[in-house]
Amino acid sequence: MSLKKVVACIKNNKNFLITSHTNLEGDALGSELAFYNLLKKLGKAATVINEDNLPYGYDFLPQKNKLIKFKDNLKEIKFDCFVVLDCSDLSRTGEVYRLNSEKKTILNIDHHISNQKFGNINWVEPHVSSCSEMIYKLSKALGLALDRDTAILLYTGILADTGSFRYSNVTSFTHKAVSKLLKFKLDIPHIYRSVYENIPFADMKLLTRILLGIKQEAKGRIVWFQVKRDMLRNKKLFFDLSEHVLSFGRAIKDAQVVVLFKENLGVKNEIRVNFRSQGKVDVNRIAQFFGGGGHKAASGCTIKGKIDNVRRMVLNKIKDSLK
Ligand SMILES: [Mn+2]
Repeated sequence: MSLKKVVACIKNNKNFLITSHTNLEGDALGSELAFYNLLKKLGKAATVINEDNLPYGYDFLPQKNKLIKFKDNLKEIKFDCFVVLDCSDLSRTGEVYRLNSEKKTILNIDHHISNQKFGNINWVEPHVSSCSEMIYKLSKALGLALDRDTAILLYTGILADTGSFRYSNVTSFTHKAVSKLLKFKLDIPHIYRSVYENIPFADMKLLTRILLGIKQEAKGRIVWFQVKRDMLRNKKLFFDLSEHVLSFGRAIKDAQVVVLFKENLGVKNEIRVNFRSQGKVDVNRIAQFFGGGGHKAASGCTIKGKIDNVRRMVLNKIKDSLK
């Protein structure tokens, strides 16, 4: 069983480098920093390095000052185990995987169904709500007691990946784990407001513009939105609005699949596509067809091309899977 191998790997190594995927969010951050805490309790050395900075809204996270942003001069860093959390393939770590130039043991812990099993040890559980829930299990397997900081981190991760306990990935074990975390008297409203109800006014105005452009196809079974470069230009956007846009889409009667097309600001003719499904359509398969991946009910991919062409192609693919 992989969990036993994970425990052995942690016990057998001394110095760990921890990372996750680009576009950091609650589950990535929660599992990284909670994993860091577990290692510290065991007297191990650990460093957390990500491609990105701490995203807006996560200032409340304990241990956030342990997060290091990737820089080229980190290439000399020494470690004996490279830990990748909540990340379906190595390229999603951005540049960080290059730090493992000496090909040290890779420990891959993830819950994406599209995981590429790139590790020397792969603990992949696609039916678990979040990587944070897996780290909770790991803390039990290591026989470690939780503490309040770790509880905040794991709660934030589970909250993020379950859409606040609404998605089909929530199990009775999820709630059992959360009930243990809540024994530490977490400030739930504060965590929720920081992550979801903290939108700057200007960003909210942009959100309303995106929502105004809502369209439907296939007799309302597909709902889509798009964000063009000119909507983002000259704006310093603090908030990742994607989750909110997709949530509005999901709330629509008869909507089976919700899609958000976003022109990449940094690269011309590159479109980020995010999918949400209400269950019937496996959007991981659709995202994988276009080189991405994720979960059955939530996935994403990046496609080269003009937004109109990309949209047509993607919508046709979804229509095929509705038949
Ligand atoms: Mn996750």
